[in-house]
Amino acid sequence: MIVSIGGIRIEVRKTGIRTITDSNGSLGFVQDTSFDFKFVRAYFIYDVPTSFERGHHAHKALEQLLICVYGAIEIMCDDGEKKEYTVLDDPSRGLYVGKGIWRTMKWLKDDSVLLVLASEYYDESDYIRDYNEFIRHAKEGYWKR
Ligand code: T46
Repeated sequence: MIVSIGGIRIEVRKTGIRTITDSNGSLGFVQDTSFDFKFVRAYFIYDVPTSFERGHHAHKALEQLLICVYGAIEIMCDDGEKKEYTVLDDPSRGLYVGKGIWRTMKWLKDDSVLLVLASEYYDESDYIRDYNEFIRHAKEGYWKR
């Protein structure tokens, strides 16, 4: 989806991961020219119990690409007005999540692994972890600036 809060585009969209497949299997890759943003950090989340939800926050500035490299994970994106659910279950498809999106990640299968490429280094001050604060920021046009 490409959503709009107060006139600016806030994007959540599925994107293809370059993948080379032959009789020996598949190899997916990303590089810094693959997307509109440059990533400086990668992290991966695993050993999450099935049905457990992580996330529950938004970012002030961070842009990220989420790839479920194994298993199945449901991503919920909320722009403050509507929610959209995407199941990531194919390593050749990623989900770009821009700034200003409240997200949760729900593990649908045991052993699922989420790989994330991030546009900034880790900075706790970029997180909005309180939903009411997120809604207030969205309504006040924080991401319009
Ligand atoms: C996001 C979703 C998709 C670090 O020290 N460095 C890091 O690079 C990250 C990502 C986290 N941390 C620390 C911060 C917390 O003490 O690791 C702990 C767990 O982080 P958090 O509870 O934020 O994890 P998730 O799975 O809820 O969210 C993570 C990312 O933090 C977040 O940016 O968009 O994955």
